[in-house]
Amino acid sequence: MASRTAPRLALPLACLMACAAWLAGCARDDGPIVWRFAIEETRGSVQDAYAQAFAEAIEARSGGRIDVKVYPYGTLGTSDQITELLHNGTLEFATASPGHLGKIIPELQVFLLHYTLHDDEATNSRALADPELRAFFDALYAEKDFRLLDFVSEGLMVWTTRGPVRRPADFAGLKMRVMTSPLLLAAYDAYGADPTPLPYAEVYSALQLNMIDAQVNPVFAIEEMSFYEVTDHLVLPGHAHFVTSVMTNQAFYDRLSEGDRRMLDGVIAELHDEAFAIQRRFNQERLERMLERKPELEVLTLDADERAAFRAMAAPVRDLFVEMAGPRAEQALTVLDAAVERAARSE
Ligand code: 6CS
Repeated sequence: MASRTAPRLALPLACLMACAAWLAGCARDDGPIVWRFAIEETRGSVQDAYAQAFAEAIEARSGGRIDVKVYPYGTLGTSDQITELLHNGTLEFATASPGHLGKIIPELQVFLLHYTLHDDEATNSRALADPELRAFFDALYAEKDFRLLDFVSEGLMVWTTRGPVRRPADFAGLKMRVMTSPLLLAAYDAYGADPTPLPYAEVYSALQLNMIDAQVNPVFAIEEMSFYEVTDHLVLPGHAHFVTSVMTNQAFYDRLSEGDRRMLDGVIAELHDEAFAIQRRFNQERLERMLERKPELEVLTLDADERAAFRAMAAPVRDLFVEMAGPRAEQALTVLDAAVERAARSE
């Protein structure tokens, strides 16, 4: 596959100006300084719990001098639109998942490769904080005027489907909704599926209207977005983990006083393990909740042989990633593999 040029950020001008004007109107001259934090998930999600913990810590440590306002998904637009608002300085903080941000920073799509992260979630969480991995991606974010603050793991990716899926052949012609980064098309093409990129907000109605047959997300998201209502099987293939990034506008970060920068960096470092604990709890609790509400939901955990069949078909996608994601893609893969290995050794 030929390498693709990363598309420009493209929020329609009228929408961008309306959001900027509205957000500017929310700031008060005489009140505390406002830091705006937009998340790609709704209230009650892992990202919401993270942003609320961030807000609490910053407000307490700044003695009320800084007020953090959290904007959940749905208030400011799609993931791409949130990224653009951060880019132009309308927002100070945002979450941005490789599944969408991979269109802007193609090397990030390394986190979307199947059977590449470690099976053990705690190992992955340590790998995401690996200093060499962080240094590599820090530079890529900086090239786009973003400052990467952290990578956060939100749990195992799970397929929700109408029919049972146990082997790659079950994917033949199946319309699988994926996030909008191009690597995800290659990942599901490899299984023979018909991958369909859509923004998060459109997934429920696309399932309901039979425009797609399946989607993939962590358990907590499947519960909170009610995707289980419009699908019948919950398939645990152990193929991928949902990773997001927390980022700020580089110019905003550079303007902070040294003290505020230290406070911010300290809060972010402390939240890494807390985020991991939050996602663990949310994913466990929400699975129980879904099964209470819909006991007929069938949970299929693929066994070692079934997983091996998917793993074999996913392997060539690593080469496709290297072709698609530009000259530093191979390095991204080496850096991630090494970080996972170091994390596994440091158990
Ligand atoms: O599937 C998506 O598009 C979204 N899924 C999650 C769990 N978080 C944000 C992302 O945009």
